[in-house]
Amino acid sequence: DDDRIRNPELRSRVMSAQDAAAMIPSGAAIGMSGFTGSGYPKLVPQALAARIEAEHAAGLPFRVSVWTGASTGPELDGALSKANGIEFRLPYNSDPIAREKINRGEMNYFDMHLSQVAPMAWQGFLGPLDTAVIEVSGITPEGELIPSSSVGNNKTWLERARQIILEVNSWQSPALDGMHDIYYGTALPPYRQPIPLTHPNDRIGQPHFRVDPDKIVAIVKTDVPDRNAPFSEPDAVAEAIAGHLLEFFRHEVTRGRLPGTLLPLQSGVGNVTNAVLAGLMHGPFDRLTAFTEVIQDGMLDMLEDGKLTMASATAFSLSPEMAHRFNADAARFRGKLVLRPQEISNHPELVRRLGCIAMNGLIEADIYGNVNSTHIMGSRIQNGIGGSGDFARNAYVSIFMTPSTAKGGKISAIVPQVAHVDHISQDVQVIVTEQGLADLRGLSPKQRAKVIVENCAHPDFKPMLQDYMARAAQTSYGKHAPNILAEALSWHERFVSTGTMLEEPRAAVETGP
Ligand code: 0RQ
Repeated sequence: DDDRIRNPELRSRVMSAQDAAAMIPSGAAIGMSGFTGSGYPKLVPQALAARIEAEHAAGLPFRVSVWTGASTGPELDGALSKANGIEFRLPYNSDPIAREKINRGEMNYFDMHLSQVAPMAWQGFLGPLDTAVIEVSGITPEGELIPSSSVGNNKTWLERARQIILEVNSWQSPALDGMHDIYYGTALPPYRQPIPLTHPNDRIGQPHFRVDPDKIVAIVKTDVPDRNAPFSEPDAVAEAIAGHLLEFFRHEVTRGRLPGTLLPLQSGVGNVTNAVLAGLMHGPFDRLTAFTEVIQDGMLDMLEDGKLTMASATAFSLSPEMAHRFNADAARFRGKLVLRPQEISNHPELVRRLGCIAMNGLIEADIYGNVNSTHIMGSRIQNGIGGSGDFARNAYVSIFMTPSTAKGGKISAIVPQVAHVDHISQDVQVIVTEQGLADLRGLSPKQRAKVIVENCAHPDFKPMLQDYMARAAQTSYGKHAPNILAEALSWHERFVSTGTMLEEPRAAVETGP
């Protein structure tokens, strides 16, 4: 579809994915587009994976470093890690094959705050970038690039890479043109300036990427859809969590600590978040806004309904049905959606200025409110910290949500001590499980422990936690945040060796005369 490539000079660089992939040298660091399964290149990574497999079959080494925005799709992370082609990967990953390779120690992975990727690349901390492989939805007559369904780090990869390969995807809606806001005002210290954004809806940049045409070595045409994970209806646990959270918001509005329109919402992705959005859709709050990373199904529903007046993010993450609905008539969202570079969508300065309400998932929290978002049993990476740290530390109120147990009730999400820390207790103000909500603002460690265990722990684990706290209060070296050093991680140890955190049922205690 040549309508998508409207610059005649660049049209001559169209070629096959195989020919494009042949230009990438072994050992290259490649900056790829892609964020939560949207806007990632679909053909060149697969062609590169095939080439890597052929080289490996011939006994030749061939691996690359892959930098992205966040998670991509099976055609990128899946194909390249299956081919054993990724030496090093950053940042956030949720691909199951890549996860397995990382956890077997066969792939290096640098899990970093999403807002920091672009600045650290500019600061030179990540080394040189050889090739950018970027999906766009079109090329303007002037040779500027119309972004796709995610912006991520594309601006930075286009500027930093030695050479550029574009995938022009005609599956993406042409109405995306105009929804992006690419800010070109970032600079390195000591020349950095305030970012002139004071409302989630502000536009501070331009709709297209600038690019040096001489660096574009290949253009590949595609019409392959984004990954688009299917949407599952909220279950009872997610609905209970959403219920507690909505009650909290009502309470905060009544107490005058939140306006009736709340404050710009940030929400992670997943079942629980979708339930919260569904709850807000039918709740008493109106004229809401979102300043977040990802626009998911629930947000588009709220935009259509008028509950949400606008949403700012860096990417879509839609179900196939919602992507279809969006593509059929994307123009009706014009003026209500802004997609920005992740450096801006997640910027600590902006999150603090706007006063975002941060709502993120967790793997486990401890009795003092430290949160582990990433490492199961302290060592096995699940996904990565993503944007949760960008938002949690700087939010107006930082909320973490989780079912109170995992793995069929064998694991408690509330433990004596987290086996890995992503968010220190200072960055965690509210914890919600289906059991209840713990408001930790202004509480000391011992007060926090009491509220978290009382309100959030599952009944199967609550007595074990209360017993731990009582004994720690007696024997701990210090009494500020009492613990029992030799026992603090014993629940994890028990799970690893026996498959459950639950204790053996204790033999009935002899209570004879
Ligand atoms: O694994 O599918 O193999 O059973 O972790 O858990 O309960 O489905 O919850 O999808 O909301 O994910 C923290 C991982 C929660 C996510 C985390 C296992 C559980 C399951 C997923 P299985 P659930 P969710 C902005 C914010 C970091 C990034 C972030 C996340 C799997 O929210 O990646 O916040 N957050 N970004 O069984 C052992 C436990 C467990 C556990 C869960 N205590 N022990 N396994 N699991 N708790 C968005 C972005 O940045 C893009």
